[in-house]
Amino acid sequence: MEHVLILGGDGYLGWPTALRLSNLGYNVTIVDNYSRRELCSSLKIHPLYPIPDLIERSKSWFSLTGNDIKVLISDLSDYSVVESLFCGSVPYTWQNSNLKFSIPSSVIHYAEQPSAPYSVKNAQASLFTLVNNLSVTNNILWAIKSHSPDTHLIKLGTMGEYGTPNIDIEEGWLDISHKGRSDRFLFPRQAGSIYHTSKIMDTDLIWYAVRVWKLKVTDLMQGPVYGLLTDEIKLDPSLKTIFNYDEIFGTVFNRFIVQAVCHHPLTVYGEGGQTRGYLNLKDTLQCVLKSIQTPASSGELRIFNQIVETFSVNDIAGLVKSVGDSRGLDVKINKIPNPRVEAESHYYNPSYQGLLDIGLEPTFLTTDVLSEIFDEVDCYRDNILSSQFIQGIKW
Ligand code: USQ
Repeated sequence: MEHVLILGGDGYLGWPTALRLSNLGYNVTIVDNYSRRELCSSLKIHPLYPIPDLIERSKSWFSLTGNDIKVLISDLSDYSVVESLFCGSVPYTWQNSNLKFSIPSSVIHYAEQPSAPYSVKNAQASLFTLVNNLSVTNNILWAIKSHSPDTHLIKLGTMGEYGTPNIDIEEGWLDISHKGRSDRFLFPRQAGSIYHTSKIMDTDLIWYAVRVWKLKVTDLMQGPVYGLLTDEIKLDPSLKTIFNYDEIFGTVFNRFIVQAVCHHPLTVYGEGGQTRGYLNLKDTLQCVLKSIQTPASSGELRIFNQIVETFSVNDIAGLVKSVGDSRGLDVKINKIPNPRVEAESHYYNPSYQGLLDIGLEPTFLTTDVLSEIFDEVDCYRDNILSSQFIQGIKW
């Protein structure tokens, strides 16, 4: 039974990842300090439905399947906490079984402040984002180097690190010829928020650890994710993952579907030509699993662009409108002044072949896929608070 650590396992992606890996027979440990929940409550943000805490959800999972997900509620910016995960002295907050400790073969690192809007809210939010994200990454790298250099680190990066350059975006690396000589470098990065900048700094730290300490790392450069159901979550309502539709933690597809369901005009920022790569929550799980199954080598920083198709904001609004209208919702689209500093009409041509090569089977955004999300969101339409859509953060 391979032991996998999921850092940030209470989040939108972390919890479904834990369920999938546990379902497949991995020995899963989740660590989280509930910082996303605490930020939501301090900012008066309400997810679409309430989410039981990790202990309740892990107990539910155990009673439904007999599989144990061990939980540690603790702060990974404390090095002694991270170290304990590799030394067998983990002070679990909850575990059902008494499996003998084993060194984790993979670490999935989601444990970061994930909101671009929050990171630019004010000096304190920006500092929290930088300090939290970089200290956790620093601690993980040192703990792996010191205690378990064979452990494969799978780090969630973001396509937003690249920005929107006027050239094709390669998968992490760029071959450069200069004055008759050639070399390979990290693809140029130019972030659009402090959050995305913290991810660039993470990458620099990780690249150092790979070059100098020969760690094994896969960096998944993910685009905005949409959806709320996976095979495991469908088993029982107690297994749901957090789903935000507010301006701070909600991503664009999820926001637009919630807006359509509650008859709020879709909030297209600016001209709506902003183009990004997107993927379904179900595909995030596949990408992480494929990365575990084919680890990077010692001294390799393997970078995948984790997207399956690209859309402009106008494309997304059009798709959501067409499915919403077919459900009788008469969806309106409203172009509002863009609170962000970003190109609204630009070249965008990223490569995303690496994950397909290791076996990803993409879930494309069909009408059926969108309808399934609409159906689920519709169950909670009475919970939707339209005051959450615009909260006034400006870049
Ligand atoms: N947008 C709108 N209207 C809205 C919300 C967003 O037009 O109501 C636009 C934004 O201006 C942006 C695009 O939609 O051009 C995507 O925005 P988003 O909020 O869905 O995603 P973003 O803030 O870029 O960040 C999200 C996740 C982050 C992840 C990133 C991938 O929060 O964790 O890393 O997506 S990427 O965008 O490729 O950097």
